[in-house]
Amino acid sequence: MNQTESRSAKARANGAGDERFDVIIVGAGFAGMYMLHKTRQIGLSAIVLEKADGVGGTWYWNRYPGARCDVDSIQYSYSFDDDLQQEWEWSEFYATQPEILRYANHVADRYDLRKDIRLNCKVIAARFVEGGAGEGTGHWELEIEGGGTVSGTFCVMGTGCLSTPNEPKIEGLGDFKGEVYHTGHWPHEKVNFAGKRVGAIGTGSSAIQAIPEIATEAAHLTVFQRTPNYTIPAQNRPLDPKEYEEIKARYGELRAEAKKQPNGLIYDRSSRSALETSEEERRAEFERRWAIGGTNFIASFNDVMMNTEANEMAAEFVRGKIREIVKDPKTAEILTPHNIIGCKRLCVDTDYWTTYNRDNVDLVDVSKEPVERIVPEGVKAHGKVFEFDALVLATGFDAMTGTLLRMNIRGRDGLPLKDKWAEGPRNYLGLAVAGFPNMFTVTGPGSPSVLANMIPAIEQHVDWIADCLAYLTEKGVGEIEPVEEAESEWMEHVRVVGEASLRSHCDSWYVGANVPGKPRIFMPYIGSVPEYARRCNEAARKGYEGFRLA
Ligand code: N01
Repeated sequence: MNQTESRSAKARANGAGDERFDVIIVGAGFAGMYMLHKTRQIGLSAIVLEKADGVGGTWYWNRYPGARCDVDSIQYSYSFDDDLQQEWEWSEFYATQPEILRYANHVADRYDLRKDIRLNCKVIAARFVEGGAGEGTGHWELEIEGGGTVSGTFCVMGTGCLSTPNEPKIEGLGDFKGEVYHTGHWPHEKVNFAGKRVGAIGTGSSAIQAIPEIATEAAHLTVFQRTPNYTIPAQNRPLDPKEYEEIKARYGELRAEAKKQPNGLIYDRSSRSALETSEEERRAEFERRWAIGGTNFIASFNDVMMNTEANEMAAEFVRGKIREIVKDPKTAEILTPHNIIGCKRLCVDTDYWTTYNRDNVDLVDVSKEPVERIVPEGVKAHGKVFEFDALVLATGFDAMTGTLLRMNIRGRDGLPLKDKWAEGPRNYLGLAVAGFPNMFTVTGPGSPSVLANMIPAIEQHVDWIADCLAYLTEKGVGEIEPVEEAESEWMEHVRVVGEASLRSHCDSWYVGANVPGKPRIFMPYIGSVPEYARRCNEAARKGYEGFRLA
C-alpha cells in the first residue's frame, strides 16, 4: 500500500464523509481540468465537483451573443502538452465562446477527464475537519446540494475569478414581466431578439461585445450607461494558415518568451515614453495600434499605465476616435469616458461605436440619475418608463472573492472564510490562506490572475500546487498552511505594488467597487508574472518557506 492509499484508507476507516479522495477539486473550468490531469500524474486520487452540466467554466456560462476572448487564441490556450497545441486548430485570431467551449470539451475527452468529473454537483459548504487521534492530520469535507458529502485530504478551488454574476441592486427586478438575461448566466438555447424591444444595462466588456450583435437583431435596443468605457477595435480576422504554421513551428519558444513578459503575454510592448515622444510620432503610434487592434493599445508607450499625463494622451486619442465615429454629438459626448484609460479593464470590440449610429439604438445616461426601478413594463429612469420585451443585465461579476465567499468555507476551529476576509481577501502568494490548511486557490486574489493571460496563469498555479502535493506525499506530510507572518508580508507587497499602478486608482471590479459594501482592496497582484513565479518557486525551493508543514 503506498502513502496515498494508506491515507485514504485511514480516513475511510474513520468514517469521514461519504466518499474520500486525496484531492477534491472544485470547478471543471480550465483550472479544475488541468488540476485533475496533474493530480493523476502524481498518483493521487481526485474528483472534480462542478455545478454546471458541462465543463468549460466561464466559457460554459458566458454564452451571450458576441462573446469571445480578447486574448489571441494562440496564447489563450494550454501550453502543457505540445501535442495538444500542435493538433488543435484555432480558426480566428480571437476565438469565439463556442470555439473555446469546444476546445475545453476536446481537452476533457483527450485526457479522459470526464470519468473523474462530477457534473451538476454544487458545493454548498466546505469545512476543515481537524485530525482525530487515529489520523493525526485533518481533511476537508464538502457538502453537496441535494445531499451527500465528499471528503479529501486536500481541497483545490478552481472556481474562477469571474464566476458569480453581479445582480444589480435595482428595485423591482423581479417585477419585470418580460424576459431577463444576465450575460454571465446566458441560456444554452439561442435567445431570439428578433422584433423585440430590448433594454441593456451596463457597458463593460460583456455589454460592449453583446450590444452590436443584439442591435442587428432586435427591433430596438436601449442601452443604459452608468460609466462610459474605453474600447479598442478587435480587428479580428481568420488565422492565416501560413502564419499559423510558422507559429506552431516555434510554439515552445513563444510560450517560453511569454513567461518572461510582465503579463505573461507576448505583446508589442513599447520601451518609449509618451512624454518624451513628439506629438506627431505619438499620434502615428496610437493610429498604428488602433489599426492593429486589441488591448495592445495600452502598451503604446511604457508610461501609459504609470503616469497620468501619458495616460491622458492615450485616453484623448480614443476620445477623438469616438467623436469621429459616432455621428450624433450628444450621443458621442455621453459615450466619451473622462477617467484613466486601462484603469477599468480595457475593452475590445467589433463595431461598438458604429452601433450608436443605427436608427434602432438609443443611449440613456444613468450616471447622474441612476435607474429608478424596474417595473412590469420595463425600466423607469429619468422619470419615465422605457418599455421592453427583454432586459439584458450586463452588470458583471462579484469578482475574485464572490464565489469563494458564497461557498460557506470554514477553516480551523470553524473559522468562516467570510470572517477572515471581512476586510478583503488575505492569503499567501494568492495560493493558500492561513487558518485554512490544505486548501489551495487557483488564480486566487493576490496572484496575477486577471491581469495575466488566464490559461498560462492557471498552469503556473496548478504546476506549483501539484509539485507541492507530490512533495508532501513523498515526505509523509499531512498538513500545509501558510503562517500569518508570511501572509501579512505578502498582502503588504501586493498592496504596495498595486498602489504604484494607475490601475488601482479608480472604481472597478479589480477593487470590488462594483459590488455595494465590498471592501475596497486592489485584489490581483500587479508585480509582474515573472516576479510572481520567481517568488512562488523560491518558497517551494526553500522547503515551502512561509508555510507550516505538519
Ligand atoms: O462586467 P463589468 P463585464 N446600473 O463589471 C454596469 C471579463 N470579460 O461582464 O462601470 C447601471 O466590467 C457597470 O457600470 P459601472 C473582463 O475581465 C472578458 O462586462 O460600475 N449600470 C458596468 O458598465 C471584464 O472586465 C471578456 O458604473 C450598472 C457594467 O454594468 C470582466 O469579465 C468579455 C449597474 C459591468 O461591467 C467583467 O466584464 C467579457 C447598475 N445598477 C468579460 N450595475 C473578453 O475576454 C453595474 N452596472 C473579451
